[in-house]
Parts: sequence; structure tokens; C-alpha cells
Amino acid sequence: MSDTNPIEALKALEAEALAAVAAATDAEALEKARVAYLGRSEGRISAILRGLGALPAAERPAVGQEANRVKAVVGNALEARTAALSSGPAASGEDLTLPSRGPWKGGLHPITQAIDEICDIFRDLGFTRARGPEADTLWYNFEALNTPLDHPAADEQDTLYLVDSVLLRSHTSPVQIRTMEAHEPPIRILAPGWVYRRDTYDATHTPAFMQIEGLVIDEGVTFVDFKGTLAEFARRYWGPDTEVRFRPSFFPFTEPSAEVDVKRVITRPDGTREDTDWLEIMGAGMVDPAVIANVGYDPERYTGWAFGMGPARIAKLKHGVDDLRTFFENDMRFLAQFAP
Ligand code: 2NL
Repeated sequence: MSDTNPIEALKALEAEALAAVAAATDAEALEKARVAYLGRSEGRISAILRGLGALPAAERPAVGQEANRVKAVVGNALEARTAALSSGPAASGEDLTLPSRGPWKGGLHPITQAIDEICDIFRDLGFTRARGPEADTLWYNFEALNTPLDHPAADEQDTLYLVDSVLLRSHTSPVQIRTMEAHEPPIRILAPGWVYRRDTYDATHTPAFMQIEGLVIDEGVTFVDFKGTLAEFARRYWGPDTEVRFRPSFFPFTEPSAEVDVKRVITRPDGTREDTDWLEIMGAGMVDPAVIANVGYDPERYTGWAFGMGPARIAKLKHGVDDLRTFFENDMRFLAQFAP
């Protein structure tokens, strides 16, 4: 330094020291910078001040003044940087630049979503919603539905009885019986709601479950209306390429009866398509004339069809859930996936 202009050398040292202070991101780095420039023994600015006596007397005052100025500037910068770091996020351990968590978004339960989607489709097809009590009598739950009380479904092994002839409904059919008693045809209703059966809680059964039944009664209603409407529903719910199959079956309250199956076409994210296996989505049939007579309608004048399905099973098939119980255990990691 002695062979260059000492004033220029001090200005270069000032710039270097200020850069080191600005680059320091913690207290340790700042202390290192302080020792390197202003430290009593190793500080390069301190060393210049100490060496003033060796300079020619004519240079001494100007160099001394400049050295003291640089010492003050670097000292101030160290102080300011120390203050900034000690109040900043690094010092407190909090990163205030981290984006905040969004507000909690509620959502409808996946089974409720399935019920709403199913009811929306049937609403477009002319159906309204009906409801009724969850505790009902043997008459409304079984006898009016052409189900004799010695039928296995009425057995205590399968049905939850409350008192005397009052039970927890095992399907929503009592709602349809009550609606037919209260109104003359035409009837086009959907009855969604809780139903109860004496089942063990496992991957495919819950003792309380949601059911949606539908009922149509009018003059001139045929098997064509039955097949056509349910096939239309299946294509609107599962997609326009869905194949629909009606398999012969038996229910005490319908004749003939069928299980309705769908075969879906899944389009993967890469655009390739694959058919699913046949999936059973509901039981259905033409309403038995005995049921039509039981509610006081003329079975020679009126015909109709009905179906029953479990929206939890529908949601399970739609979302690829393998255990029904996950719908009822309120694990938010599972349920949050269905929030919009
Ligand atoms: C199933 C089968 C079904 C019905 C429900 C019904 C109601 C009345 C008259 C005639 Cl009032 N039928 N309901 C008909 C056929 C099948 O449910 O597998 N449910 C989950």
C-alpha cells in the first residue's frame, strides 16, 4: 500500500469492507468482517491508523482524516447490518415470506355429492324428491311391499326392531308407499335417505347406509319406459359411452325384476381408453300389481317401475374406493380429496 496513493487505497478498502458487511447474512459473518477491517490487531483499517506515524509529515493529516472517515463509515454499516439481521426472519426463526395457508374450504361428503348428482339427473327426467320417517311400521316396510313377515328380510337377524311392530326402515320404500297413499298418479319420485340393516360393519357393509329409491306410476307405463329411463340415467351418470345390461333377478315388490349393470369406458390422462368390468349399480323392476293394489290404486289402470341403489356403493365405484368404511371414519386426508 505504501507504493500506491494511500488515499486511493483507503477508498478501495472502504468499498471492500462495505461489500463484506452487506454480504453477511448472520451474526457470525458480521463479526468476521468487523475483525477483518476494524479489529484491534488484524483489522486492515486499524493497521493504517497505527502506521500513520511512519508517513511523511506532509501526508499524515490527510491520510489520517480519510482513515478515520472510512473507520466511521464501516463502523456505521456494521451497526446497521447487525440491527437489520437481529430483527429479520432469520433471527426469529420465522420466514415471513412463506405464503399463508389458505382459508379452510368446506365441501360436501362424497356420498352427499353422489346423491345430489343422481337426484339432479332424475330431476331433469321429471322426478321430485320425497321423504318420510326413518322409524316405520311392519306394514309400510314389509307388508304393503308384498313382503310376508316370514320372509327372511323381516327376520330379526336382518332388521333392527324398536318396539312392537315399529322398526328402523330397511329401505326407503315406505316413503313411496306413503307418497302413493297421499297422492293420485302420476307419480315420479326419488326417495333418498338413511336405512338400517342388521349387518356387520365391514369393507362392503355398514349397518346404517344411504339408499335412493325411485318410483314411477302412471297409466300406460311400460317396460320400455323402465329400460329406457334407467339406461339414460346410467349414460348421464357414468358417461355417454357406457354400456347398460339388465340381468333377471327377484324382489318381492317387483315383477319382473332386474339387476342393472354398467360397463364404463375410462379415458386415462394420456388419452388411452379402457372398459371396466360390468359393475352392478342398482336393483329394479316393474312394480308388482299387488303393491299397486295395496295403496288403493287400480292395478288394471296403473302400471309402473321402481329401482333402489346405494349411493355409497356408487361413490365407491366412481372414485375407486376399496373399503366403504373410509366414508364413515371422518379422516380429513381422505375426505378433503372430494372438496371442490
Ligand atoms: C336394491 C333393490 C329395489 C325397489 C327397490 C320399490 C319400491 C316400491 C315398489 C316397488 Cl314402493 N319397488 N323399490 C324395487 C326394486 C329394487 O332395490 O338392490 N336396492 C339397493
